[in-house]
Amino acid sequence: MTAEPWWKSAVVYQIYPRSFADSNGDGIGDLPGIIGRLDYLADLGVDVLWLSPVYPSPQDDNGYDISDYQNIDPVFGTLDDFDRLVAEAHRRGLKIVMDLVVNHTSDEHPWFVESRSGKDNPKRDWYWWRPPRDGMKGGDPGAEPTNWRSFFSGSTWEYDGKTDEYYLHLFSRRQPDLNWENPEVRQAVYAMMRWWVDRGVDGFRMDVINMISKDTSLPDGITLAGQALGDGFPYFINGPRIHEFLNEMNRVVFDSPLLTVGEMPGVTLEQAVEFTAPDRREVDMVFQFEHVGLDQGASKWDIRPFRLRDLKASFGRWQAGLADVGWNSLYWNNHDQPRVVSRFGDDSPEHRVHAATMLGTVLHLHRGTPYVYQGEELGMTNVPFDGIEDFRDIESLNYYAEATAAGEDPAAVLVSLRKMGRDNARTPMQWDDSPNAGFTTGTPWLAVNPNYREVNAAPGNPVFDYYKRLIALRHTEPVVAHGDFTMLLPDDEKVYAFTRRLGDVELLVLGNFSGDTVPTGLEGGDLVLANYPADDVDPIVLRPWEARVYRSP
Ligand code: ISL
Ligand code: CA
Repeated sequence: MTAEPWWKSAVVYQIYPRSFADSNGDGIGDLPGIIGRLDYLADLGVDVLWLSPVYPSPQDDNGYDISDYQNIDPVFGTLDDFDRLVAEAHRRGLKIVMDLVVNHTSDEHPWFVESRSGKDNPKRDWYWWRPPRDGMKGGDPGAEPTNWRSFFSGSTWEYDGKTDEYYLHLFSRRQPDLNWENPEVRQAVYAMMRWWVDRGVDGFRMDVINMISKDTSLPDGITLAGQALGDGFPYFINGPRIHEFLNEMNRVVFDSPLLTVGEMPGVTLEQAVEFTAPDRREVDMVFQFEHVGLDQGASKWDIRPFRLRDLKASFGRWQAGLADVGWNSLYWNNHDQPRVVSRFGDDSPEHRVHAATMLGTVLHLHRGTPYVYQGEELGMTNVPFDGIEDFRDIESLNYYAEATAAGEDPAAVLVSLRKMGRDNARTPMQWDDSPNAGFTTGTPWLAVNPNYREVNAAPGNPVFDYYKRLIALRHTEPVVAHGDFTMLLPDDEKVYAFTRRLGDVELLVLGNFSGDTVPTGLEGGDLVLANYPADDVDPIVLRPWEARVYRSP
């Protein structure tokens, strides 16, 4: 048997640097702030830190719009700070994973500045430039080269009067898409990645990486009744050359055992098997989106009730599908998702701690590499945003403007934004109960969640103490990383139950997704982890939001 890759037994912690720790009082988190909290992260016991983008950026999408791939934004610090962060992290046994945003750049990146300067510019073809639709005048409604809707509202095409052409942007108009068909673009990206690897980074989280290959014939998408814009997904998700590009990147850039995880909206299980099969040399694992779409309808703002059976069916299918070939990533939260304890749990004072720890238990004990998003280990919750002026995220602001202009009730739009808006995850880290939760001595760029006096990282937070034990279990019990997975009770509407097995060792994992007391009929072995005191356990009944892990023999 060949040795298993290190990232199978690792836990990754995502840092959103803007909101993690501010060292200089400007209200924005920074690299020295992160360095100052490395002991906290080492104490939690995680193995890898993934940093959301810290590169120079106009910050139109909080750094996911990069204007220089080989530097650090002054708001976050300097390259010296970065080198110090890598060294200090490595000294504590923590690895560093960078966010790689190469589907698009900022419109202020020199590549794009050159590209837009004229049709004859050598970098013109580094982006997707197209003339207005046949017979139409550039800039007129409907003259866009395709009818695709952008992730951040409006068309995916921006008209540039200077050359009478449009450029493609799947996200904001300040995030033009790179043209991966052009080999010079690909080599430039690989060289940049190599530069970071040589600087000591341990891997990459690849932003919307399954969108880099597009159908070059750029067909229109299907439109729903009454809507002008259409769905371009079939033409830019998992496009014709996606596997070729990822394999090429892998062969050119990676010659040491790094961690690569591809963020892939719309990826199917069948595609994920191909992306993560080790012998294909593409990526180690993908972030899939099936489970975070279960409470959403046609769009993320169309909120549906969450049903536990759907979650089990989805996770169960991914566990089975990647059991032999490939590997799962496991996540509830990131900087784009609402807080899981508010979403699939219960954030009331009565149940929050049990719900947060139960959710962590169920997630981490699946087969795959778990990701903890900053504050998840504290039981941080969604935010009671008052009005639209409390939001900062471009996705939420654009959607609010578009929906209210189209006649939707502003109050109803706000209901969706409060539930699904990305700013729920982006409020500052709650370090203690001092003003601004100890995040900054200045004014935070986004207001702190008002519950910071109860929910924070001061010693004694029961969610934090539990996450430490949960993370430690992966490091002491090989079955957590390497065991196989069997779902139990797939139709139960309240209980999540499964086993993991490696050789003779079996874990039974039980989670109550409700505020009721529920019988499970299941027990077995020694209790190795539980989020209630173990003294008065009735083996076959779970209390509200209870989690238990049994080990046998
Ligand atoms: O936010 C979302 C969740 O519904 C998605 O539409 C999201 O935009 C998509 O998952 C891609 O996310 C990534 O790329 C975006 C950036 O805004 C996100 O923060 C990033 O995670 C563009 O770079
Ligand atoms: Ca700062």
